[in-house]
Amino acid sequence: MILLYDLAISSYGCKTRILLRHKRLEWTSNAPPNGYGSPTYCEIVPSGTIPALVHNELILSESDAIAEYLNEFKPQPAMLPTNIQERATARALSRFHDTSIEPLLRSYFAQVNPTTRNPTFIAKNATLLQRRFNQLEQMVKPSPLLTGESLSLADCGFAPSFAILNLLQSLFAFDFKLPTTLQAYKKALITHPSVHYEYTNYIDVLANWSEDKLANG
Ligand SMILES: N[C@@H](CCC(=O)N[C@@H](CS)C(=O)NCC(=O)O)C(=O)O
Repeated sequence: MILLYDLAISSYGCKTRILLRHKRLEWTSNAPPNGYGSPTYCEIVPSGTIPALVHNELILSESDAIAEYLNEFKPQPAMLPTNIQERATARALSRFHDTSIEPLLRSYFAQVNPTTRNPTFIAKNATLLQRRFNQLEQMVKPSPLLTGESLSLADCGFAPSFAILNLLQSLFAFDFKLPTTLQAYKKALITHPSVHYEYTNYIDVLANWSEDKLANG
């Protein structure tokens, strides 16, 4: 049995759920006991982060490591290209997402509450975000997904990030334009059969979360 410590609001959790769904693996999701980072949860998963995978004797955190493990545990459908250089590129794209794009999106969450909002931060961060997506456009030629026709490990993190970007743009109306080739990529990604359900569900979860933040701080 595959157990995933996860929460509906977790973007890295969403990334992992897309992969599990694409692999047609069955899994059970548990909330981290007493919340992520809690001493109780750290006794099970020392890093304290979600998602974390429990499978047989293995306890594994870090969404990219979980993705690579599941891709080896269930090789079909393959989620990495067969060519060694394309495979390395797919891994680099996933890291670029996790280290250079997702943290910028996440840093906006403290701005949702109107009482602590900082317009200067919002504008500066948007400039950085635009730079990162422009860099991504230089790195890839989606056809229509990042590494070709098949969904790869590199794609999974982008789906929740596009959902977060939608929410942030509707809340803050900052100056940002998704480069044209990435607009086509986004469309192909979020309509992919293995992605669509998790993407739309994540949009709803984010909307509920932000409504609550706007109302209650
Ligand atoms: N690099 C980690 C990041 C996961 C992550 O930051 N998860 C958040 C929730 S979306 C979390 O657990 N934060 C708690 C913490 O960092 O202590 C991964 O890819 O799994």
